[in-house]
Amino acid sequence: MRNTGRLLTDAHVATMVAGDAPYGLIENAALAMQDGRIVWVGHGDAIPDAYRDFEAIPLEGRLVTPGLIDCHTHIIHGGDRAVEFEMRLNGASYEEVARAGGGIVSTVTATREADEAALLASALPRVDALLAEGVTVLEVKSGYGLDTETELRMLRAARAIADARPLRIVTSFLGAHAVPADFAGRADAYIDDICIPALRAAHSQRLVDAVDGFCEGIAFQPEQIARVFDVAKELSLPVKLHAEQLSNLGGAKLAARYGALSADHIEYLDEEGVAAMAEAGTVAVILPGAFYTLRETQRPPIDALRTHGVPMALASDCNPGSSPMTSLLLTMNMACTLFRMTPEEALRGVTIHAARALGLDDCGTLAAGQRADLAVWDVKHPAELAYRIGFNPLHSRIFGGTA
Ligand code: DI6
Ligand code: FE
Repeated sequence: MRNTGRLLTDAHVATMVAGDAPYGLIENAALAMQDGRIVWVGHGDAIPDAYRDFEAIPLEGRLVTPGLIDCHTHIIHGGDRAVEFEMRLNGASYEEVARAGGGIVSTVTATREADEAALLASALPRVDALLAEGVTVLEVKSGYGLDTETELRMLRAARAIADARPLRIVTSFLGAHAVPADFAGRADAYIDDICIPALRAAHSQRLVDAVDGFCEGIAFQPEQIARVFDVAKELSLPVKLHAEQLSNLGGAKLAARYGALSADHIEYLDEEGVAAMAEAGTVAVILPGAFYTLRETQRPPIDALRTHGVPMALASDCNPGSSPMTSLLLTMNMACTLFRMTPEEALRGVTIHAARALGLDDCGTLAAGQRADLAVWDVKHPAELAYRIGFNPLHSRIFGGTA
């Protein structure tokens, strides 16, 4: 009987598997896949007999990478904040906008007004922009509902993306994102009366893959985040945290204490926090889109993260306020130009390290046994992916072995 597998030939494959070659690059490579998984990858001269009768797909020297992974987005939300963008350009700071009832809270109003179908429909064009650049895994957070009903609706809309498009969705419950107007000055009551019960409800409906929070002066204090994380622990859910974005409250250290998957933003992270993350195996998720949009000047401590061996992931942070961005290629370019990350670090950031930031070990690299989630690019060298600005060289996207 003829085998049903497929064999990519005449390709250069950036496996992203650590080894001698930068990018784990295999030149003149082939890659065999079957039943949604990679079964073999290696030099084109060494294809094992078992895969020789697979359906051959010659790639004419193109580059193959793992499908890209956007490990931090708020892509489900109502409305937009173009007017706030304009306010900031007229002189208001992000914190001033937030304290004036704008910012996250204004998106909460728009999100509460949207039903599940509307939330999904408005997100899909943004999702499609990411898919067009080879994204195969997308993390999506709640956090613009701030009441049980809307938080759950956001998570249902997030899950529904995976029915509407060929990609994998990973959800994070972000009830501790902002204090809603009706709880102004009563953040503790919000955590106890809304956030934690909503987390329990969402978890019981299997809507939650991880628990996130925003640890910041304009959001929640470390003790309040810790109460949410204690519940996550009780429910056996992994945690992650928006930490040290606008100031240093010791959020990354707190996250590390809970064995967090990641600490995200981290512009104001100090060396002690870096060491705590290294010790805990917590990934640093770098979000240059928010840095750029907010015209931040404090850069994340890239050198210290390197020295301590903390894996660095990159993500779009796609959200209507601080990062209205739907491009991982541009994210990579910004990480290189603004933070002096190398193109190889940038590609690791949206593949192997992004997978780790989501607690996934079956994607983000190209090796036998991994999911056959791939991106095929019309480029000669992987550095081209981070190099160009506003140019998309994607040739094709393969999800679960299917184009
Ligand atoms: N940090 C951010 O950059 C986003 N959320 C967060 O905790 C901003 C979200 C927004 O402004 O709507
Ligand atoms: Fe965020």
